[in-house]
Amino acid sequence: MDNEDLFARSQQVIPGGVNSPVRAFRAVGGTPVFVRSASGAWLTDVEGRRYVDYVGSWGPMILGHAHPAVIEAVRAAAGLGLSFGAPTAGELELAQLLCRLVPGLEQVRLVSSGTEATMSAIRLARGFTGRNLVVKFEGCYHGHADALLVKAGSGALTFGQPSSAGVPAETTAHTVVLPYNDASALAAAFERMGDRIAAVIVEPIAGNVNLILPDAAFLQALVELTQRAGAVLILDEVMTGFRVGLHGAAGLYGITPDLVTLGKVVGGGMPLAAFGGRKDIMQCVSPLGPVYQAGTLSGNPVAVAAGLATLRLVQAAGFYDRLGALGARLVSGLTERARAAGVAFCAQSIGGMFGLYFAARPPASYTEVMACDQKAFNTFFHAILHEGVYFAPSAFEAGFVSAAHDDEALAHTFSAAERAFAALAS
Ligand code: KE4
Repeated sequence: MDNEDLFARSQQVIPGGVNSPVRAFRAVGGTPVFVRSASGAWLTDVEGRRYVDYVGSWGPMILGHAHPAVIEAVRAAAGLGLSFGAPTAGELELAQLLCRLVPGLEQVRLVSSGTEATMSAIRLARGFTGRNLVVKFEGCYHGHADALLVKAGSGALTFGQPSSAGVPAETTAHTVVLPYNDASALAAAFERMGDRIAAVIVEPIAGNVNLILPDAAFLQALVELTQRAGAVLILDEVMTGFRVGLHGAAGLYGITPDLVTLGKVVGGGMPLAAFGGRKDIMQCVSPLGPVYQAGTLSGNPVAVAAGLATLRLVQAAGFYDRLGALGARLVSGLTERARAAGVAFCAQSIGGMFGLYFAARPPASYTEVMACDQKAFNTFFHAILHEGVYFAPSAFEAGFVSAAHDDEALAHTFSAAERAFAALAS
């Protein structure tokens, strides 16, 4: 069956034909690519078409697809049994490794998705502080837990309203949504209700609204204002953890959060995420303390094996220097070809993640991202997909390179980009 057939049939039995909305191509239009297999930097769809992949399963595939060492680790673990619901030595090894590499991580709990990690971290921050209010930022995505499916209220400091059906207003009434990179709005919120704020949760680099880099003043305000008010600073590094550096964005910017959430790369492509941080806070988690959190497949041995195999390899000397150089090479090559075609385009990268913008300069806020030319992105997306390059099917997502993106993959990307930008310019 081809992509069209599979999509038509999938929509009969799966909402939208997909198991996660962004995969449905609704933002860009057209029929999603159904993947048959992937290896290194390349995807192969059910029609046998090959694509250089810059989605990387939305971040996990930092080594490239089907890395032999990761596949072998999964195979070996699977042969010993898939799940026990009992502690294993692998979970201890992974927990110790994470505590060694992730700033602020004194204790950690493994879960199965980023959503579980952030949901649990927020419950924990509320249980630890005895407060209810949570601050998040417009454009940041932390998974689909009810309290986080919230959009900015009418005024900057009003409480959020649900951004999804099925979420009671009472649930989001305790969530405040502020503008990203706006230190003064954050200060005003703390001025007004700091003693009621349990936590601030933030993507230290915003990767769910295309890519927005943090202002230094914003980062400083996050640390100082939470410390002063006794609120918990939760860095959501589900995307940036082990993506922008071995010590994540926290390491890059010299921040020590109170809690941190991890996902994607830590599972190497298998369902594994984590939350953790200060020991005095983590001691509140069941069975030690009153904050309940649990999971049948938490710390799953096969997922742990994939995560350990991946994290062993990203620690290789120079791994992130090479990955960062790859990202920089990609964005400069694309920018060059856009300029040659006379297309208004810019791009930026940080470590192994990047943003592409049909705009004059990289956006520094949610509003500026929304002002980028989405129509141009959608045209470019399909034109380059047709040439065998697979970017995220949305103008509001970051992209990812892997260690497997070699000269061949980049050369293919740049020649495809020449034709895609020319199509845009015509
Ligand atoms: P998951 O529940 O999807 O594993 O993680 C949620 C999450 C939490 N925090 C951050 C910073 C995230 O980026 C995510 C998930 N990211 C999206 C990509 N934009 C996952 C893709 C999808 O929803 O299919």
